[in-house]
Amino acid sequence: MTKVIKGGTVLTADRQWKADVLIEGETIKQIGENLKGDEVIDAEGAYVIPGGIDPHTHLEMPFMGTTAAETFESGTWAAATGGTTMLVDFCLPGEDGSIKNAINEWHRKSAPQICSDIGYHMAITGWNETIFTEMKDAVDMGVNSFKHFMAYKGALMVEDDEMFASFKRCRELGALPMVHAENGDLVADMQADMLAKGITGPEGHAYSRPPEFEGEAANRAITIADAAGTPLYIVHVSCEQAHEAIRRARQKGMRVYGEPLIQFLTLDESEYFNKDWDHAARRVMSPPFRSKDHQDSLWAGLQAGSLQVVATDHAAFTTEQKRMGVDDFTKIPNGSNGIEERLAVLWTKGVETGRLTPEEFVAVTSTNVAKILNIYPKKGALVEGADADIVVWDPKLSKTISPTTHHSVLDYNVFEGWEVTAQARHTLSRGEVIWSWGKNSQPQPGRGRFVPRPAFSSAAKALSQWKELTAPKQVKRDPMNIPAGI
Ligand code: DUC
Ligand code: ZN
Ligand code: ZN
Ligand code: ZN
Repeated sequence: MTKVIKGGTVLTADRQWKADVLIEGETIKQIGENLKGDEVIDAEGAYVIPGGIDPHTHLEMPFMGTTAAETFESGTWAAATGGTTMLVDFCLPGEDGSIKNAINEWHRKSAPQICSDIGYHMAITGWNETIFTEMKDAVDMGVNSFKHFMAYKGALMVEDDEMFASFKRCRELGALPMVHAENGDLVADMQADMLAKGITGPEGHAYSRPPEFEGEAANRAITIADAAGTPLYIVHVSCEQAHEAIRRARQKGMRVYGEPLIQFLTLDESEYFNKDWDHAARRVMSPPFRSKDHQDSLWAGLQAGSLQVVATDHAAFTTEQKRMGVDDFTKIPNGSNGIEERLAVLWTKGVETGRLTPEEFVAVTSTNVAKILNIYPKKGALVEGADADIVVWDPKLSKTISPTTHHSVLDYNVFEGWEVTAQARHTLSRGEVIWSWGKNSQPQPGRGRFVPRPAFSSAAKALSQWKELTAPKQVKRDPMNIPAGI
């Protein structure tokens, strides 16, 4: 059984050209002119792009005294309707602290529900012998990235020595360390300060998490990664200070990756000063939305390549859940939505405005993600043999975003009322059409698969090689190898 996507413009991270795409079973068989298949999928007037990969989601995550409302089923379905065919979700250890058990628990929850493919990152929320040992198990189970929270003091936050130990372990294992960069000690102090001053509303959230705290933590994480000799991935980059740290590190030759969110690119801090408490609280996430200047910095980073991917950090809490913090902003569950809107909003605000080329759009929504997370070219590429995760992207199909028509379980949408000018006409996951505009029929839950991501070998090696080649001879560049007595 073959399918052919006909009459479209194939658009990749490199180039665009008129061609048909032939699919056999779950994979791409051929890209060329006048191809024939058993079934024809119409792409006339549209682009044919690799399915979006969202590198950062929190589905059904237990967090801040509640559980994120978006399920693996609703989340993967909502994503598919927006042109995203793979999510990488954050796995959190449970009460026993075991990484292995946490991954199995995520499998237990996700496997019967997912409508498209999924991968995991693992959170490191402490440090001990068991975690050290189980990090290897995680990599063997196909989880090759570990996130460290530098904020959420008393809950998820890790200390610098713990991060250093974990980063060194990542280097040994060929895994990618990631950080949530905010100085958690200072945030906790500022939160108490705000509450003492009687500032209890969502504006207190923004005041207590200034961009300087994010920049400091980004610099600190980069220093630790440099000392450990690992690459580093900084999640949800929201501000110039963190972006600047990344630019500087990259200029030194470090492999530091930065991930702005679609929300940070398009929504700003004025949302927290909205008189409607629900409106403001629905947008409370960490880090918070910033000012327009910071948005400009993030767009510039995507253009210049100092920031590489666009994610959502989709952590969906209903209005009722948000109201847990009605008297105290520190109790508002942190998170906002975007899993379904990421591509359409980025196209409308990025490509339509001329900030990004269509090729850059594909790079930051799919191809770069696949490369950085080590699943390229199985995912993120339109080449023979790749998974047929493909979107027929219609640049002339507009809609107004609304919670009455979106596919998320949320009762609101942070992009509510926005007009987007492009949408997915068809979404294919491993060759199966799982979304067609105007049909709205959900694919079989459980048809999605977990995608194991193998350990890296090349990045860490290349980094230490750079040090040997360019470090001045008299300076001991490798802090891991300081001679005794110094
Ligand atoms: N930030 C959020 O806003 N939600 C989930 C976790 C995080 O770091
Ligand atoms: Zn501390
Ligand atoms: Zn985070
Ligand atoms: Zn997150």
